[in-house]
Amino acid sequence: MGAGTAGLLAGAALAALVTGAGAGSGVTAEPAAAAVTGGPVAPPTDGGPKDRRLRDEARFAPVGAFVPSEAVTYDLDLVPAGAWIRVDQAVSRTGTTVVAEVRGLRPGRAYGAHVHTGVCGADPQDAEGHYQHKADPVQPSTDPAYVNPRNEVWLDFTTDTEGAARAVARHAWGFRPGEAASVVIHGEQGGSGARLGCFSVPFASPDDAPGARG
Ligand SMILES: [Cu+2]
Repeated sequence: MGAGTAGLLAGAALAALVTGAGAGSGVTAEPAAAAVTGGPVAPPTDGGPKDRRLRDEARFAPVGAFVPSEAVTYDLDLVPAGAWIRVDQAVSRTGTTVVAEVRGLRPGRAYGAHVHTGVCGADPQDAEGHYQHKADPVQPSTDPAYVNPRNEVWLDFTTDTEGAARAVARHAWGFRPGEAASVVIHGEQGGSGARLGCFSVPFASPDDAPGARG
């Protein structure tokens, strides 16, 4: 935790990032998740948390690297050491937007990615399961009623000819405090697949005290 690169962004920067074009990169940005129906949305409260934005970035390093990284690769072929990832998050009363950008992966390849509940570790399973807005009572969760891009944060992407990509997920809900801890990159798109890499991100919650970071 506490990566030196973590920090709050000026509002304009993230707004530009979220809405801006991908500099001609031809990158897919799917799925743009729709709002979950029936999910409670935190009501506006006087004196409540203001809109917040955070950014974390890192270069992937293998488990046990001399210089450890918040981003761990478990597959040096598909997520080479030195590949870069950046995750931006915008939290407001109306929802949460997560943007993931990568560089240095295999060109023209489809990868899966989700927000997971555990911090990355030496074992790919350390990142635990997917963050779910409505938690499946049966874990590990495989029920499509829960494992879907509306109830989870999916950041699947396909890299361009240079191995770069960008994905955006927008939801009308926010993370529960401390329960969203990483982005895991998978070998296949969709709800599962081999875990190729993991980036520990202390995602913010609308319920966090202003300025608090997990
Ligand atoms: Cu995953």
